[in-house]
Amino acid sequence: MEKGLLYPIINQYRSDQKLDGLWNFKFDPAAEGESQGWQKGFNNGIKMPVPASFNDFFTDKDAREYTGDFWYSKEFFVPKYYEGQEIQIRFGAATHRAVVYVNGQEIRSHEGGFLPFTAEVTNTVKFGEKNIVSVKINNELHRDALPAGDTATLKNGKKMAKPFFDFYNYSGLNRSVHLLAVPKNGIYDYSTTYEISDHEAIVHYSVNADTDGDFKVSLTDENGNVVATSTGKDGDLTVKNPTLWNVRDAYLYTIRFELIDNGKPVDEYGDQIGLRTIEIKGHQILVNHKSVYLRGFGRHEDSIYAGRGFDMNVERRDVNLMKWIGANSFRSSHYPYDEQVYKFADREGILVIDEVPAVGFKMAAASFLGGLDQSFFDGDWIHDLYKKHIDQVTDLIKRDKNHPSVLAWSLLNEPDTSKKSAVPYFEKLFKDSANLDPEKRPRTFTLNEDDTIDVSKCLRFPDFYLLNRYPGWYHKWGYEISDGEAGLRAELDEWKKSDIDKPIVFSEYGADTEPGLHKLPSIMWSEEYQIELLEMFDRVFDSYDFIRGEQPWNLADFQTVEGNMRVNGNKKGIFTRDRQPKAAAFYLRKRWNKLPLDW
Ligand code: GCB
Repeated sequence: MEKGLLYPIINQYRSDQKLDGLWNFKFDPAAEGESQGWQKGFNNGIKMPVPASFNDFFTDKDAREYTGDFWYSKEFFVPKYYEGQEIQIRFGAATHRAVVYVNGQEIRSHEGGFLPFTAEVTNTVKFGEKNIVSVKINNELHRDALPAGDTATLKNGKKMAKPFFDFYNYSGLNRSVHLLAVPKNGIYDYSTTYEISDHEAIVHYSVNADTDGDFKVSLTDENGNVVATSTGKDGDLTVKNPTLWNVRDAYLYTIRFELIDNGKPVDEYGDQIGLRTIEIKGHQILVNHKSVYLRGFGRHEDSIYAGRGFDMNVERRDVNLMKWIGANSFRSSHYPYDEQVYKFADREGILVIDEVPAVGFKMAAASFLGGLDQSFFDGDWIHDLYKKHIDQVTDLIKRDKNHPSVLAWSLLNEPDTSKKSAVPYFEKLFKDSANLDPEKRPRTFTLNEDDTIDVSKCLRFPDFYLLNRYPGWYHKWGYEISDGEAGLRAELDEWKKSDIDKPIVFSEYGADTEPGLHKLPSIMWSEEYQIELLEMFDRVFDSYDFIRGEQPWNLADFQTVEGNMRVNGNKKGIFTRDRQPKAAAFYLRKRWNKLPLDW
């Protein structure tokens, strides 16, 4: 659990130097790094770009599939004028666990490959000199870790990742590394909640610093006019005639906290926020008290060459594709994305269902790998797993709570909720996470195909439902799709009959589609079949008013493990992996641009 996860900024009190670029890189299959002194740095490694996953740069398979420990190392310079400040190295993500050394000294370790962590190195670095940071990373998968999987050892002694999930185990320093100089005892966290009435918005704020100083707080509009001010650690900022943050019509104010100690300003932190409220009422999802129908995608951080490495260029393109097609939302399936993704979403008015990497919590999901028939929550790994799970939920909420784009928290993807043994885990998870978000956004998780209304033991937990359903693809496929539609309708009729009064969003459905494959009449894998499947789902969605959103799987094709179910990855993208439209994109664009926002 991190103390604060504020995004790095530069101002008169704070410096931010990116340590991106080429790092030295080495695999460590024999676990000899420490005994060889790699924690003190090494120069004879491979030159490896950061941020990036190491996998797809390699041309030999042993390297691409490498599973185990590996090291990154880089020299960096700490300017003399940083002296007197707190020095931190902030890692955007290290997949999946890391130990950080600076100048040979172990600083800290971290578990969880999709969230940031900070190594405090004030007393370790040499000012006005070169220093060395080394990171030992491990990318093995385990049942007691997120995302869940196994690590097998082949007969030739090589380790291999066996994910219980359907995306490639891209590994490395996937996000930027920052060298920060910040005030000692400065601001480390803040949060806001909102009250909105006819001509007024009240921003309730709370700010944390390591000193008992006073705070001056201001709110500035997009033209640079200060519209409200306040003082104190907690308080209100009242805005008359505010411009609200709305879906696909975003407006961002800047909130600024100045920390005053002994009458002197010592720190300042500024950030962009949006004034808006989120609520679930009966079957409706409300933003600013108005109903919203979600249309958008499940996504992945995935592209050629750099794998899961964050690439601003890919993200810019993805956001433009989502705007072009008429999307208003996405789910950060199946892990927290780079913080810059949320900044784009804030700016563009796109809603995000923000997911933790609690994926693979169902043994049968490992069926790509032969299937394991046991209830996941009966396993003896559950206790250790839970600690990591709640830790990552805590950090996710701490990191993302101030983004206006974040609509809800998704606490798991497709867990096995069919057995009673799941219930205590869910009870604890929902209880322990209840007060982490000051805004109390809705919390949910996706329900797998098998976890229907009469099977799932955990339906009382989510504030709204996310359904992942694959009739027309994994069952009742091809010419049988009409039976798939009938089955889907029969399931939804059960929901309708029930006394559950909460919205349902379809968070996954789709058909693998090979771009360029055409066939009349359609055949599975053809572009025509993908459209027919979407049309089938859309007919169903339009028949039930408690369905409040549609997010087909996936925005773009993405890499997975190899196997007889996958042709160079998952091809359910509406766009190809190089972000060009399949025919279905034009179909969806027509539908989504026709639907009113509150449909
Ligand atoms: C699912 C999973 C997703 C897979 C998808 C598929 O239910 O949540 O990670 O990629 O199905 O295409 O099989």
